[in-house]
Amino acid sequence: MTKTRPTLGEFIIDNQQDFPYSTGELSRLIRSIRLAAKVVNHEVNKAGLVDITGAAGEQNIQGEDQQKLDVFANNTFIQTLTNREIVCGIASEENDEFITISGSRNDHKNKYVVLMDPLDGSSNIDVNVSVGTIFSIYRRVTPLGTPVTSKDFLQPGNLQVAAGYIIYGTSTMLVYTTGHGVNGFTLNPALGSWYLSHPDMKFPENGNIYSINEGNYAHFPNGVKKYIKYCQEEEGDRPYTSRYIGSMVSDIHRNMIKGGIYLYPKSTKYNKGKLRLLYECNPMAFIVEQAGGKASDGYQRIMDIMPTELHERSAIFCGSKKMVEKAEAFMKEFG
Ligand code: AHM
Ligand code: MG
Repeated sequence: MTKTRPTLGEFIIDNQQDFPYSTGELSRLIRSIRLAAKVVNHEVNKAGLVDITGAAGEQNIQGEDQQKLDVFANNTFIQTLTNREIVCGIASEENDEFITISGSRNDHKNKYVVLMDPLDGSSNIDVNVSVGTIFSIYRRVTPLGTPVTSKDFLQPGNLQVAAGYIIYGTSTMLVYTTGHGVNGFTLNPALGSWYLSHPDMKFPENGNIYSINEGNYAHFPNGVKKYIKYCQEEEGDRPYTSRYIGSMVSDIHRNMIKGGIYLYPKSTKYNKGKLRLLYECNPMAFIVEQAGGKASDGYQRIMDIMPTELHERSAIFCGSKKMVEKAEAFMKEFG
């Protein structure tokens, strides 16, 4: 494999024309993410060996325990992007406010902002289950040369210029899109190189896996309850298989390869949904759509939602197009 497949670096050079406004800045940004991902991967891989797992004793702004690796991943991505003077601002699940990056010349000259969840699914670390990093990239909308404002971050998903995830799994992969399809790269840890292992990834149009935390069943809206029952009925290609890791990146990655739907709906427990629109739902929605799948909140396209807050939440139904359409039909009928 390593002899015939291009590396991520080669792929970026070969596909330079796919990078919008191709000045090389976005390529450098992807390269910085690639570097930070390797550092985080190294740390995640040895989590079982050193005393690094466990709550850091802090809570993030949403009242959830932070794991030490969350903090490590957050710092690594922020430092890498800041030191390389690649972006003008960063928003992270782990930071209450967005970070302004002025650059060493204090000229606010970079044009991209990054929004990220540095280590999603981190409650899985202690039990050796896959976790991920999710990132979303926009062009700033305020003038170059001025500090970024919240306007630069509160953009709808349909304006993303790139998005991706890193999955720290049995293999570590970086999967991303710049709006020209989705490509997956697998890290060869011995060489430290990422190889194009999954070119032009596509969601099967239909599938037979449904992924949802059914423990919350009693709290779900009627449409979701009915859809779950539909998945379990014995008819045609049903019942479907239930698979839920509880790590969004892993659940969606598996469904993209095998065909399936991932749902995190609103519930009486989370009346707006649990997952965050800007750095969880939007980037995953961009990837899902670029792979031919569909991503909605049950009623409307995720990427058309106009955000009003940095840490706002949304319901998400995403995956194989036909499955998402079916789930939406249940929402429309039963609410
Ligand atoms: P996190 O950002 O606090 O890690 O939470 C996000 C994770 C997703 O990866 C996962 O799909 C979901 O939360 C699982 O939530 P639940 O345990 O409620 O099913
Ligand atoms: Mg998260």
